[in-house]
Amino acid sequence: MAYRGVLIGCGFFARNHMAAWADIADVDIVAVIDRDPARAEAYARDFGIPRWGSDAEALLAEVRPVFVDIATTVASHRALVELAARHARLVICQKPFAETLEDATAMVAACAAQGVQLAVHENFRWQRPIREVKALLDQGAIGTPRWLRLSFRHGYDIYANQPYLAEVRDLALTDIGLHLFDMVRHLMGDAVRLSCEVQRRNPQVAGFDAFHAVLRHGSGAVSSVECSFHSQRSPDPFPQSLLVVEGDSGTIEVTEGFRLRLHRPGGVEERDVEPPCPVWGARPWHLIQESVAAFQAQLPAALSGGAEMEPSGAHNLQTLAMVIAAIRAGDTGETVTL
Ligand code: NAD
Ligand code: 89Y
Repeated sequence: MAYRGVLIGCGFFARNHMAAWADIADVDIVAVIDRDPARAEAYARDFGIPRWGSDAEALLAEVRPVFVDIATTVASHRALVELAARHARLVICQKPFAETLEDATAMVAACAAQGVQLAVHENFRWQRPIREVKALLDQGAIGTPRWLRLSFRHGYDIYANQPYLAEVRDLALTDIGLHLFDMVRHLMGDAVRLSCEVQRRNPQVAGFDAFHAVLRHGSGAVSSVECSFHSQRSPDPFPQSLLVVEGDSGTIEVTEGFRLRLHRPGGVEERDVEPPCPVWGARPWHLIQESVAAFQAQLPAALSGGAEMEPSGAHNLQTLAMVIAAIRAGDTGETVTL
């Protein structure tokens, strides 16, 4: 029997969720919901879903899903997670998880009170290059990691698909910074303090569309995390995160064009870590689209008593705390202890 799921939020990005769910044999999306009924109807038609509507409470009660996948924008997350926690065994919430730690903590508590698993759709750590770097670190390929640089700089027009981004004050930190902080925690462990400089680079947008944060980790390692949405490069690297990690006995680099280089005393090994483009995908989004599939592929095991989906809502509280700390550091110039 397939796991019955409901998707809420039939907008730009959730088409990737729907296509990736369709590729998992154990999953059956039985209803799609959007506050705009025309959007829900379009999804039902395009993906062959039997039930659709705009009344989430009524539809969830009617179709009794095992899981709910929330792909709406951040302002709606708390109410929808709290609702879904009353109707399902597992809830997935897109990033940004919440705007405040109060909302995020309430969502984690609501799910815990019902014995419901809560995962945050943090797919960037599931990108193929990051999976490969994580495996090398876990194998001890470069010894203890001591320093990392993670860089996400491009000039791709993100506002064409996501016009709401042009109005967000802390744009780079809340749209991509949280992905980068999650990846850095995944690779280097938790941070204990950070400083951050923010910039407004593109005069056409309202918020800070660039930042540069420096983190100190509990292990003593240091990370430099940077992001800009107004960097002119040809070819444009969007949506790659470029990376260097130095350890005691080697260095790993991921450079443009998906090249992974492992530098060790004997020399350098190089390989291609470009993910395949899903049949439903399109470049340059294939890196993100394949990571959505990798993230969602965790669900059957999580529902059958295996490992919980990563990252969990509880884990994401610290990532959100880092974003909030970086916003404060950017505003005040302080170094913030986490
Ligand atoms: P969108 O505005 O295109 O779609 C959101 C949809 O949710 C809309 O159709 C809207 O009507 C619906 N909606 C909003 N509030 C609702 C509510 N209370 N009940 C039911 N429906 C509601 O937005 P998008 O660009 O698809 O982004 C959605 C989320 O996905 C954002 O949080 C964004 O940050 C995230 N996102 C994640 C990635 C990633 O790689 N993880 C990439 C792009 C976007
Ligand atoms: O919203 C963003 C995300 O999470 O990945 C890329 C993006 O769509 C635009 O910056």
